[in-house]
Amino acid sequence: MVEKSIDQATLKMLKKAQRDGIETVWDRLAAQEPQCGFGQLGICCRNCNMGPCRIDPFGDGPSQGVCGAGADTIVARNLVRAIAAGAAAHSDHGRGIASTLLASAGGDTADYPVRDEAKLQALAAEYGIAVEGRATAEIARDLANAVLEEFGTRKGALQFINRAPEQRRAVWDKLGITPRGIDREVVESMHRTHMGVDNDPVSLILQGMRTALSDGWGGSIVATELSDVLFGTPRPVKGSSNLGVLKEDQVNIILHGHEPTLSDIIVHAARDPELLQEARARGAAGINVCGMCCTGNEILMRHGVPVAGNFLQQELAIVTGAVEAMIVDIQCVMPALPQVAGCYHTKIISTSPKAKFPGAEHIAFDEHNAMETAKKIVRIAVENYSNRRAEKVNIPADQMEYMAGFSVEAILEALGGSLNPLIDAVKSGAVKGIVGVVGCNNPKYIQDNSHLVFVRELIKNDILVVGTGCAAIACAKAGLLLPAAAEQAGDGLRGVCTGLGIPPVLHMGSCVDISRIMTVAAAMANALGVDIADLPLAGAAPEWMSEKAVSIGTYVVSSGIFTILGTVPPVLGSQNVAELLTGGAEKVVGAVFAVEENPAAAAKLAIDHIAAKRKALGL
Ligand code: CUV
Ligand code: SF4
Repeated sequence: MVEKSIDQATLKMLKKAQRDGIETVWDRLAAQEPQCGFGQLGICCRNCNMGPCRIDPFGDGPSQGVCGAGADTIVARNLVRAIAAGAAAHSDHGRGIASTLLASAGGDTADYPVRDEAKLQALAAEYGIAVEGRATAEIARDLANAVLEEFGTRKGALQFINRAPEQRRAVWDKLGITPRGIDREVVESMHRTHMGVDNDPVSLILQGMRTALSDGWGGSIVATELSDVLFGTPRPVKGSSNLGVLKEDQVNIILHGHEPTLSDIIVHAARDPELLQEARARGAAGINVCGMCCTGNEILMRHGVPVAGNFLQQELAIVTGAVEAMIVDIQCVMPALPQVAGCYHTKIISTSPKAKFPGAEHIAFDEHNAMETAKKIVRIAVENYSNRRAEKVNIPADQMEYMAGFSVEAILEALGGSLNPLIDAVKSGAVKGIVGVVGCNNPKYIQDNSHLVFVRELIKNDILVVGTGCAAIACAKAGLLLPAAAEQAGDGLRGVCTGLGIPPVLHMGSCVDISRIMTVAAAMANALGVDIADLPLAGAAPEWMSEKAVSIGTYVVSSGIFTILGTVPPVLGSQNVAELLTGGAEKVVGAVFAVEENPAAAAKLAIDHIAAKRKALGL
């Protein structure tokens, strides 16, 4: 058996899955192998019905599709479509939060009061909305409307791009890639990649960048900032992680997906005395709500809710036999879950009208009767406790404490009110630079291995790591989110972390919260009077798999930050496109992608890049 994970809980549950006759993502990957070589290179096209077409990579077959599109066009078009899908996912999530804020302001839902008024006022000011002497609901309504308007705006550019330094905005303007409206960029990308529209790979990739920027400086910021308004801005909080957080004697509920609109209210519903009473009547000691993937990140950041694991553990959580209900909304939810659940007593409950799963129970969740629906869902889980079969239960003991909740506001607070202490540490070289480590797991690579090898190498070299998504959960499970992990850091970083009482890896939230990282990067650049591209920063997605990650990587590079991908993107079928992304882009946006599957070698790339940027800044 090829090594599948370095996470002991995962390995234990994989053995149990095998005993129980359960197929997991790793088995299905094996069944797909060898995977399609054309697909891997990005040179197949199904964009019209004269196809499907594929380009022969060895030059002895066709070099053009039926319409005449060559490898460059096909690879670029496929890439832009992936970016559009990823940007759409993040941004539609952002729209959902904005709609909830609007409903809250209109008094249509009592379940979502504004929890952070100061943030509401700050955002209103950013949008030029009057706050003086006005009621919270009025400000919230104006802000929600202004934000919703940005999805199809006609005013020319998104508001939040103004957070980026002037030099960066000038780069975007010059290239014509300043994002106009969020929906508009996604639609234009779909239009341009339709058969017979934009066939120039450079022009296509510039549109891909503009679309990605509408995610990073648009949809994702909206999701983050308005979630903070509605659910509270995260502050440092402690909790535990990995499958060991499931409790043998309690009703276990796992929240999986992305939108805090659902997960946050379920956390509250599960504290209802009546439901707790009912759980006890069925012999359970309590109701244990845990998170998974990014929705897990949302609630661990705000409530310290335990996180049961990252992407590749979603099936394995069910394999413990101890999960009464897995409640899902959108994104990164494997269609295989109902099948796995079928072998245990677990109920899969889908809640979003946008995401239905054959074999799951669907309980439509809408913000207008949120608490009522949440209680109904929790009750189903409680009742299902009676169906649990003790002989099928095996919860691995593995769990690890974490400290999370590092919003921009929390970082500023830890630093005593301004970024200056951090900037001084970077100037002095105590902290050499900052690297954002984000993204998923991918069964083609040993689970969590690339994340952890990469991160450990960076902190050893005095590079502060900020993380989100499943990468941050990998760090949580390995103990890297604890202040004590500073022991593993180099002298400089260790000194800074110990002085501030913070871990060397700061958990900044879910995937949309990469916008928090961009906000910090922009603020640092502004404080130094330079472009983001001048800073000693890098980004990495060591185990990425989703289209959202493609959009993220593209907006991070387009914002001027060197980005390392640990899994190979399907672009190698076009030498020109691959060269543009890994070389030519430097002259265009001041940053490039690198692809490096070996995490130690990837860390070296980041360390060298940061050293070069420091030198150029005269540090
Ligand atoms: Ni949104 S996108 S697997 S949950 S990080 Fe996790 Fe994060 Fe990738 Fe999905
Ligand atoms: Fe083939 Fe061109 Fe149609 Fe794509 S758009 S399927 S390359 S004919």
